[in-house]
Amino acid sequence: MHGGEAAAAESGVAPAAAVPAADPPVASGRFLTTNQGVRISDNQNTLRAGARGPSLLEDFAFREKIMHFDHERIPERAVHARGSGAHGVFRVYRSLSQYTTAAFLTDPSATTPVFVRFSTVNGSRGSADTARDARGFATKFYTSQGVFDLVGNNIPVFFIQDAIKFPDLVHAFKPEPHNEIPQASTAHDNFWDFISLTPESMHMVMWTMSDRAIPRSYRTMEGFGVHTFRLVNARGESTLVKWHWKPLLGISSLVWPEAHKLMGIDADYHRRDLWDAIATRNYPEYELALQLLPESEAEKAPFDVLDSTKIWPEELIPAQRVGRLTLNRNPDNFFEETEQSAFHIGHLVPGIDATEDPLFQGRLFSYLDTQLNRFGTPNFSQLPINQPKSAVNTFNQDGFMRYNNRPGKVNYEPNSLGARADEANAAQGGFVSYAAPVSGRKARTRAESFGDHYSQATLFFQSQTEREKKHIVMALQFELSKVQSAAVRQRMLGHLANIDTRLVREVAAALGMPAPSGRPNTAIGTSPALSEESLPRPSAKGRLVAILVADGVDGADVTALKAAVTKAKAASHVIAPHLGTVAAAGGSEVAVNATFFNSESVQYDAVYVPSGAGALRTNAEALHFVREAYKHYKPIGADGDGEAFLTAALGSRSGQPGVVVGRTAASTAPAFIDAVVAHRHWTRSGTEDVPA
Ligand code: HDE
Repeated sequence: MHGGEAAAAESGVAPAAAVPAADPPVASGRFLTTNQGVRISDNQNTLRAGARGPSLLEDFAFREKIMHFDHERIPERAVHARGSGAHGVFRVYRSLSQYTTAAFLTDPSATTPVFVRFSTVNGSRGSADTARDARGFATKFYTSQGVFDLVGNNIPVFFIQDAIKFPDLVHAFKPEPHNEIPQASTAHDNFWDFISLTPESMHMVMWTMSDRAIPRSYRTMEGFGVHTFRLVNARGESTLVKWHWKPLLGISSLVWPEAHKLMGIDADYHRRDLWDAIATRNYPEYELALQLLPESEAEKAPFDVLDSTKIWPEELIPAQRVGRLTLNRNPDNFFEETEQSAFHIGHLVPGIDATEDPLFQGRLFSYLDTQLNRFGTPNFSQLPINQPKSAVNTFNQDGFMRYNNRPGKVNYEPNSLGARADEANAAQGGFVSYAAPVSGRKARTRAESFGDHYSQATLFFQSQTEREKKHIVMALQFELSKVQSAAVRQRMLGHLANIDTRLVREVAAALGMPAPSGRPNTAIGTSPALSEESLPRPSAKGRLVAILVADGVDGADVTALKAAVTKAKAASHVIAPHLGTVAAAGGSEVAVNATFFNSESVQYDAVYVPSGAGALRTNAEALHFVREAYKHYKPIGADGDGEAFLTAALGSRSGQPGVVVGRTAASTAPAFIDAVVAHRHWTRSGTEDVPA
């Protein structure tokens, strides 16, 4: 509200001039009002006939308030309902004009605003963040040539090759229709029944059963455009492209028991992590990497570039890092920005075009259609989060909630009576579709080149480290053990036999079923870029360390450790038996962030027990905290009598990898921080028999 209006509102005198039309009717002024701007005298009691009498229909303030509340919800997204958003910027490192005319990819001096929405796919809007699932990674670029949406996932392939199968896939993985069980989980009959009858899904199944499907954070996962897109340059030449987002923090994941527990302890684990990182200016960053393939070479590739169940191995076609995305602003309002953001794979800008991938083609229809269901109007594009930041000039008009029809008499084209709205050709920045040659007979058919459903599943499995393979085996053991139908389990084993002999043997053993034999294409070899564990872990940045304390702790020791953690760009929380402060030895006080009754080790990346915290030796929660961190392969540090505490918690295991002890925090910190950088210490033994 402007100063004059505020003063007028205060005095109760109407302002001389009308309220400027541009001012949105958001909360402003001191007094609570109705939607019509009438001040409300009592927001606690309805208007009623007598103190104990019935409410009166006349109470327009009450009826308006309840009416508005009754209509607060819009339909959640059919898939990807659970999500979190952030604003940011994108900048390309060098001009890609050789490949594309898209301005945001050719001008290294341009900073393009973006909005990113991360999501899980399966669960409903209130489901837990850490479910085993693919993650959505949708980016809206507000470019100078209009909006470009890159609506990707954190897994580079998809379950199906043709969009016509999508409704069945989604029905199968969602909760079963008769009892709406289970929520946000694929561990049930319907999903595995569908999958066992859909061999093309085997590659993606390997990814969803791997640790990629339980990321540690949105900040530590990759993103992929999945389909092959086209980049088109000023000469009209097309280069095929696969889009990748590479997180600068490296890739890290949870372990399954941790993810499982977090679903109950902190359903908002990923949402909170993203929010806190941005709020504390630890901005999540990703590099855009492109795999580029000249259109003329597509035929020679050992896979069909139109098949979304296939990757292009990075060893074959390198992913070139071309730009950087920085997420630097939390939304002001979840509903207005995150919930109302509307992505569409057909939001393309000049220089970026679709391909004939049948999944891509189907998505081109689905996204606009689904927005009509969510918003009830085509005017969702007028919502601030969806508006382009470049000029919009259209004769589209009216419909529910339209507020910016073009002014004047003329609303059609061509016209001679009003302002002209010229169309633009390619030279003037108009979107021109790439003239891809198309021929063929109309038929419901699938290309033979889409036919190999197992080789890349084998490639993925063979490229994993021992530990990663074990996790895939365990995930399949878990999921399939929840399947009631023996026939479905048996059919799944038949597919696994075509992926890897050891995989099928170990899964079958846990199901108590014989392992069938198959014909895995072991000659496919490996692609090291597919193994999360083999990729570099750049720093301790963004990790959260728990420091366990009690009365009598050495305050200087705590200060030294916190300083070392901060220097490594990580964060720490002091955890004690109670909130407030603990009395440190020597009379100082140490402030407490969390307690053993309101937090657990699964919420932290590492744990440290400083000198003087020995009193925790008899605290069962503190002992459990450290044991569980040990079980999840996390770094553990201690100094002074903190070491005695470790021995009480872990016995002889305190000599194992990733457990660091020393005399003082200052001398122990360097090795402890190194252990935090490494994140999980997989070579640690004795994790199975830790009682946690
Ligand atoms: Fe989506 N998908 N999808 N999808 N998808 C939706 O659109 C659809 C696919 C992806 O944060 C819906 O606005 C079809 C692949 C993301 O708002 C819907 C097919 C990939 C998001 C839809 C696919 C995705 C969606 C539901 C098969 C990875 C969330 C709500 C042909 C490249 C975007 C909505 C956000 C959302 C349809 C397959 C990614 C129903 C028909 C492959 C990240 O339109």
